[in-house]
Amino acid sequence: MKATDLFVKALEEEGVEYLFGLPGEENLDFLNSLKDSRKIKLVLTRHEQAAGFMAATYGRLTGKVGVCLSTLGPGATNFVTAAAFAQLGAMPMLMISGQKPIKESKQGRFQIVDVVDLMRPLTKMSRQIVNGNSIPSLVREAFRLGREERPGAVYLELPEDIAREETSRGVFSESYSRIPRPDPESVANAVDLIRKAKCPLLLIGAGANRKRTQEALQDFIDQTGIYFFGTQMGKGVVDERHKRFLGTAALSDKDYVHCAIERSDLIVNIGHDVVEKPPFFMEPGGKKVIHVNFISARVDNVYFPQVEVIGDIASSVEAMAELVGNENDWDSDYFARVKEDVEKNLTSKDDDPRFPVVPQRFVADTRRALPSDGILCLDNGIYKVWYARNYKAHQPNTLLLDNALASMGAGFPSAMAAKIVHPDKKVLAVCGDGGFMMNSQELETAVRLGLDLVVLILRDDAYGMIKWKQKAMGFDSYGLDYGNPDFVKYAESYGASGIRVTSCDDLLPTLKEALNRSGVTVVDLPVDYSENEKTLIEELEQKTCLL
Ligand SMILES: Cc1ncc(C[n+]2csc(CCOP(=O)(O)OP(=O)(O)O)c2C)c(N)n1
Ligand SMILES: [Mg+2]
Repeated sequence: MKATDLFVKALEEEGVEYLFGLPGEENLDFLNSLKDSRKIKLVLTRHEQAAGFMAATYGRLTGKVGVCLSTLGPGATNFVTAAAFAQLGAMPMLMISGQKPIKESKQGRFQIVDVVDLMRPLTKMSRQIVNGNSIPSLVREAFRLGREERPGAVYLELPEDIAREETSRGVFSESYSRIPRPDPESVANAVDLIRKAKCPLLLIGAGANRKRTQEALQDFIDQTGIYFFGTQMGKGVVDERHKRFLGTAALSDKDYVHCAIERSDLIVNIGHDVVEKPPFFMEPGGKKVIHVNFISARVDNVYFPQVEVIGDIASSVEAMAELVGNENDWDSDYFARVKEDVEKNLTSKDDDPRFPVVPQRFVADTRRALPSDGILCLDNGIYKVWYARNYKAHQPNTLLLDNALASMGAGFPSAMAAKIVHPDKKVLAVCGDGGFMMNSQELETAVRLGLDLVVLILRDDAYGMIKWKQKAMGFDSYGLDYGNPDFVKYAESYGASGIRVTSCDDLLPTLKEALNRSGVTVVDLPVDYSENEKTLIEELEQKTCLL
């Protein structure tokens, strides 16, 4: 069998459904083999970075390895940001790229970059395939590593001459394996700490959104009455409308939820790891932390848990629940009052009528417009902080944001991937005008694929997040303003629909209508970012915690 036929067969054996990519001439053998696949659909994109973001998001949402394809050199280097996105964000993704022939070539060094070396620090595995017969084992190994906790990016390079080799091997199948249950002694240690604590809190982080943990956590919370909060990437694991939910730690300190964190003497940390912006800072001699995760804690200056429960998260939580029981002497009175305070403060401007629209209002209106299972995909900008704080996710993985690499440009491609994975759900991308323009060319891809989705562009004609930081640091305003295309006409030129919101009261009906339309709809929303300074800096600086 030809090497590329075997490669495609190996991908089919792994259950690959989509291959996101942008081929070059070095992939033509591969492409020809792919043409005959009845199981794998090629999703052709307009930039490799977008293909990578889509593959990673497919991995994030399915737990399976998302696959993307590029040519050598410039195509492969365009994967770099997506590799970092998947690797930091723990999203299983395989990148495949071509390369010039390795045995004999008449091309000199034309387009040749050492991509295998380039990808090494950004992946769990980076290999050149030097023999067609090694394709089955390398593909199996790439999938095993890509998926295994902690998931991430893997890379395979297929040179042109190897692609054309005749092979004599068959593919390998995945073997049955389960993440082990936790060691009973570590569970007992954790429970001992939980029982002795006066004011424990539960923290839900990104790892809990990767596997089914919802039921176990919900039961643990209901049984014990423990109050909980989340990290940005842990949003929605347990319905944030829950009466014990204290909020999301979108900032590392000083927010309302940090009053509760300061008061607690123990944090039971489910699935958080140090790639996320810290939800709070640990201090020597301060509160204790129990790290419950698939893998042990990576320690740094602000994170050094005293007790660890390693293994399948749901099993760990169930095992702890069994021993903790439902009787405890915790003092939860303070948390109940903080909860009231958080709710009051975070919802006070939900109906603010100003136009251009303030963040509290557009966050509230997007929540009102989307059903509980609707998926909101964020790009990176200042609004991410507002969504993390103010948007209540009702279900796991319904607010997709990147709090690991925190790259601009991923919001729209990840929404496209979300729609491909969940065609029956409503999908809304929320992007800044800066981040949207980093991958706006994918409007063509979305229109060509016939995806029904909405992109809300928050237009402040600036890199707003950096402007906010610039001001907070006392610098003069400089170097961060720009102009924009007419987003309505821009959308229309791709065959998408474009709508400009011209009054505050128009926003919610516009969103609702757009979400019910078929095709791609771009909504241009002028925003007023004065609240960034007023609320996120001045108000939080002045806030005093309840006594
Ligand atoms: C690829 C990339 N480049 C630069 C940054 C640094 N950065 C973070 S947010 C931001 C501004 C985002 O602007 P925009 O998308 O318009 O969102 P806004 O904050 O204005 O709502 C920048 C430049 C980044 N995170 N990623
Ligand atoms: Mg902006």
